[in-house]
Amino acid sequence: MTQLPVKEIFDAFNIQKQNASAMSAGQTWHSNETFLKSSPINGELLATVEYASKETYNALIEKAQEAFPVWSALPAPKRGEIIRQIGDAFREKKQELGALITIETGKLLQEGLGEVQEIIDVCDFAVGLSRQLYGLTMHSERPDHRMYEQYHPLGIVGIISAFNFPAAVWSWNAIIGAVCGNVCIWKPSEKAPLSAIACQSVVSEVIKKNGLPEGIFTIYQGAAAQGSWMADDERVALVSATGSVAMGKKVNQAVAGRLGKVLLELGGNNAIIVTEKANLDMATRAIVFGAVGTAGQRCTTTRRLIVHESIYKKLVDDLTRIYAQLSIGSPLDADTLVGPLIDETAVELYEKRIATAQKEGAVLVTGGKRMQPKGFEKGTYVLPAILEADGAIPSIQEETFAPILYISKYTGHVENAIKMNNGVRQGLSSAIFTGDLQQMERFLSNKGSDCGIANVNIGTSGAEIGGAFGGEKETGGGRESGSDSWKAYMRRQTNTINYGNTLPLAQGIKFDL
Ligand code: UN1
Repeated sequence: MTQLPVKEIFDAFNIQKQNASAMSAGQTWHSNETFLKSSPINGELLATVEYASKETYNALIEKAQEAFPVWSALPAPKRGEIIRQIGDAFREKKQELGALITIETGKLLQEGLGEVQEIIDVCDFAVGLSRQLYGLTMHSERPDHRMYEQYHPLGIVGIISAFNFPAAVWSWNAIIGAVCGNVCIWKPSEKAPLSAIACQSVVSEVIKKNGLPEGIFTIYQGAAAQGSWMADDERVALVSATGSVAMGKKVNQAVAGRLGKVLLELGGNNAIIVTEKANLDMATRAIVFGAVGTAGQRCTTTRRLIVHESIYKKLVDDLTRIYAQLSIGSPLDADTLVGPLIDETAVELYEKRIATAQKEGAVLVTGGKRMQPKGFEKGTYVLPAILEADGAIPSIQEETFAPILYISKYTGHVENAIKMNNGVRQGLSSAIFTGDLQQMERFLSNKGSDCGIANVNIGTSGAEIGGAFGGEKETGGGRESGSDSWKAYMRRQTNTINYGNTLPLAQGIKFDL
């Protein structure tokens, strides 16, 4: 079996193979329960990780409560300066963290590095934001009055993240949340505990160096049960959760029960429409990246193709040819385009979903099987699948976190394709390939795509951090990362100031004493 270069990488972040865990600035905790984390690349055991106990969790929340008044009292641009240092610290550790993400999740090294770049970009963005947490000024209807709004931090932000972006999505929430003046507690996926420990070690060093309280950024490890502690905890003002629709519904209900705030980034079931006016070469490249990139494990992965009948056969043939040549193997190898799925369960779900779709009438065109690259036989690799499917089969409604691409045909006007695009319960990302202005504009209009992300002549995945990221319907409605997503991490206060000597009432109401 090929061994992974684990030692140097673990050393860079002080990760212990035995009882790896991390809470705040370099501390560890002990509980009796542990879980094993192995690499999807070759099945190698990476570390034993301790689940947090409820006592540990409570201790962290108390640390966060202590840290909040200190951190939120720092002027926002001063918080921005700390975030700038955090960005620099991630720049220094880019290679090691990128490699760790790859070893832990199986995503290509290019993508692991890209994920660290995304953290760095978010830090830069947040530094700018620290001087731009703007509220509006309004004209009062009353004489000698001034009205304005300002944004204040919420308190403790709880972050539940998924394995597929084990570091970048945390940074969307933690870095933007922190620049807004919040303190952040993070429960990473139990499928990616080590990237989280590494991120924690980077931020806590900066926090320590600046003499700030360790409770500003904390993490604790665990599975769904541990995540639900934050959802139930009224000390956590906002719970930002990324993951499955089922998880999001549970978190949403629990937080709603105490009238807390949620930010949800849940499943996607993203389609690309390819019209008869598309540049097929560009479309094909985007489809392949969207469908097999990150082995189909992005929430923005292209899962459905909706293709005009006039180009349908050519596109299916071209994709089949390209799929047959995909290099599948270790994500540490620079020539690889498709790495492994996260674990055995993911492979089983992949196989089951394809079998079910076939029973429903879909036709498997290529892939659909497990594969074992030489030297990596214990890894969790599959051959990416294409299925020709009628858009109405039940399987098409489901997000299976694996490289399964359903191709469906549409006839006639682009409206028919848009209807298919919108015909699923999720609403994250969508794209159209066309050179026709009317088709583009229709797709982007209020009668067009119902998704939070709608692209023209680029694919569904690979969003930049500057835009607001998130989607509608079962995707949960949250927006994270760029634009004015920061507002979700703050409470808005409207202030009216009377600098006159009378007390006029709004709406002209008379109330003479
Ligand atoms: C996710 O899969 O949870 O747009 C996030 C993209 C990435 C983020 C994906 N920048 O594909």
